[in-house]
Amino acid sequence: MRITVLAGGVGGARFALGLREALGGPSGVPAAEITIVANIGDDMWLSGVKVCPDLDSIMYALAGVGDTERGWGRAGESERVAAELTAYGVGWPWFTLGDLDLGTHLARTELLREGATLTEATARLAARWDLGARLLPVTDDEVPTHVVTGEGVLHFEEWWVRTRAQLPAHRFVQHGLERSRISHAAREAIASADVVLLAPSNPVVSIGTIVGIPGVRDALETAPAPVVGVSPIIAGRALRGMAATCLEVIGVEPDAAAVAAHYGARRAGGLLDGWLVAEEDAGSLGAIEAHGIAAEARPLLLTPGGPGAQVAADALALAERLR
Ligand code: FO1
Repeated sequence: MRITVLAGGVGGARFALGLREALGGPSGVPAAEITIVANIGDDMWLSGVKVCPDLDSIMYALAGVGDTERGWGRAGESERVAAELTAYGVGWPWFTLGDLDLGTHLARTELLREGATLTEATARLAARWDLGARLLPVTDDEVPTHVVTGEGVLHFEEWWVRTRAQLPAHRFVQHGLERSRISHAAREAIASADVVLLAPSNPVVSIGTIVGIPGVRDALETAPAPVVGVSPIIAGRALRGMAATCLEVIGVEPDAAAVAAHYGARRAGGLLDGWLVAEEDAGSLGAIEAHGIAAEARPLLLTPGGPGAQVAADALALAERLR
């Protein structure tokens, strides 16, 4: 069975781990091939290297070398080079590139400068470990997410990390969107999937930016597989990061049913056939079904080492019901 997951960084990484565990994990041969199509809106060139936060969070998590508390960067990291960059007044002192992490960015930058696409470079980096899944950027084009604020336009990471998303945002812009296109590999991964899952990632700047890339909605619309999403909102609270803040910017309630309605039912030109909500939101199942989206309520908390495999298994079970 082929499973394709659309995912952002921290939430996506934890979900991918859970999915791999639910399917047999790195020890046994997974009963399925997993392909993760990741967001690249957080990507940037910084201090001369190409940084891909969501691809790296997912790669490090599946490789077992990530900092599981922070959800990004490497375990056992040091910051000697970052201290030098700060001393030189280069880069972003509030955005720490750890020494091991810089190894990834330097390797990626070299591959890109040799002419590799981001898809090829990502495969080269991932080949170092047995991830138990294929990791793809949604596009090989650069489409950074910019945040329009009263103090000007910031790269998403500056808004997110330097201002902690506290600077009021008027809107998000996918810079360079019109010149971008879904990658061939990502389109194939959606078209050939038996199941497509939307990870419980940020609906605006992770899932939203993935489906905003030209060609992604078409691929989802024509995919023979059922498309099942997992709510990133539990009882009106965003699980991680600032999903609620981002939803507010686009005028969507931070609520499991509101996000489902925002994604829309595939039969009505939207994204979803099914939507998995937390037990705390079981009261909204009727409203979600009324949108033409099959819905089920299950335990959803994805804490580090939490019941991620069960959440993934429940999402797969809902997809099976819909196949
Ligand atoms: N997040 C922070 O809060 N502070 C940082 O200094 C920081 C550095 C960093 C470096 C590389 C990387 O891949 C991610 C990093 N992040 C940092 C996390 C990043 O903001 C998130 O991974 C996502 O981009 C948000 O979803």
